Amino acid sequence: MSLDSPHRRLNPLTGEWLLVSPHRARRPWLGQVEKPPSEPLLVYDPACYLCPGNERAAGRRNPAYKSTFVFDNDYPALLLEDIETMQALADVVPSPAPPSPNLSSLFKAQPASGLCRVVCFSPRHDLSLPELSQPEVEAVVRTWIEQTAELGGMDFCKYVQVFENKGAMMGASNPHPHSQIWGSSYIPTEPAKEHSALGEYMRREGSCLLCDYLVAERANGERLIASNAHFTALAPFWAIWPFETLLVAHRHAASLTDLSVEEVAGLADILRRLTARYDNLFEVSFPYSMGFHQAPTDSTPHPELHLHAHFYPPLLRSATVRKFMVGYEMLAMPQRDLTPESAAERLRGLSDVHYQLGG
Ligand code: H2U
Ligand code: ZN
Repeated sequence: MSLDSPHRRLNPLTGEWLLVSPHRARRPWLGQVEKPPSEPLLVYDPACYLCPGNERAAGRRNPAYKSTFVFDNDYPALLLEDIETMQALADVVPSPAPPSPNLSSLFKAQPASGLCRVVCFSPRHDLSLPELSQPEVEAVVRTWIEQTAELGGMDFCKYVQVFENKGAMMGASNPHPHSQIWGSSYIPTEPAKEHSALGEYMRREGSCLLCDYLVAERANGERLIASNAHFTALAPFWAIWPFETLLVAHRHAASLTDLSVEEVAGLADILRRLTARYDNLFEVSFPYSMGFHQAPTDSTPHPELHLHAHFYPPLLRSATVRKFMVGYEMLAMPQRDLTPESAAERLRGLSDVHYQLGG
């Protein structure tokens, strides 16, 4: 089979297939790198609810913070009280009148509780990850680690999801650099799919899926983008988004909380260099959703887990032309034209010094 013809690729982390149509990427394209007109961001924005000293939408005031700043989300998706929810959910399932079928499998609901926090990366309103200094990004990583430990240590918490939505295109509510952390009483769907695939692989092969995958990719090289002594960023063989990347820890560490001081520095370094390449691609602050996948905090051992992060950026051809997951993607399966190999080659060829900082 030639990877130049339409073909399907399997994502071994989720068991889901993707359609790749490389011949379509050869379509002539006359567009140039369009940049949307944008006002430079202020260093401090008096109207921003995340800037130091400002009042948030819900009336609470931020302290005059100097590094990272964490607060409980004023509009959390999960709440810690779940007793009333449990009672309300018990009423969702209609009781069947005999001899009706048992409908409980069609109206399944479970209580969900949790805690949602927001992490501001820096007091600076105008700087995102690739523009922050190495010590500043290390402080962000350490904050994610502390929060993972704190939320993960709470009785209710089975999983801690660290994620960042960046850019209006991804629904981020504010350009002030920030991420979110949700601790939940359940393991969410995406990590749960991965955990079962990683567990299944370990039972079958006696090794870790991501350790094996990383060795294969580092030997092959065509999908690699950037690396240092502790982390590698690559375009996964099964990437769906045009410039999707996977950031994998070299050591078989299960969680952010397992990282050594050197690995924290390595993670900060790779985050800065990967996101600088992203911004350099179309000379724009590159939008994405990213997040870490790590071991559940359910007090059971997880030898199959291997810390990694996914970056899902929507841009395709320029600062404004994006990939939409519609049509065939919604009704059938994800599809892409640009191959992950070509995307990796483009990103690999760029400087990892941010264009605003003289790259
Ligand atoms: P996003 O940009 O990823 O949406 O994250 C911002 C979060 O900040 C969002 O979840 C919260 C929103 O609920 N928020 C507050 O907690 N307080 C505010 O004053 C505004 C926004
Ligand atoms: Zn701000």
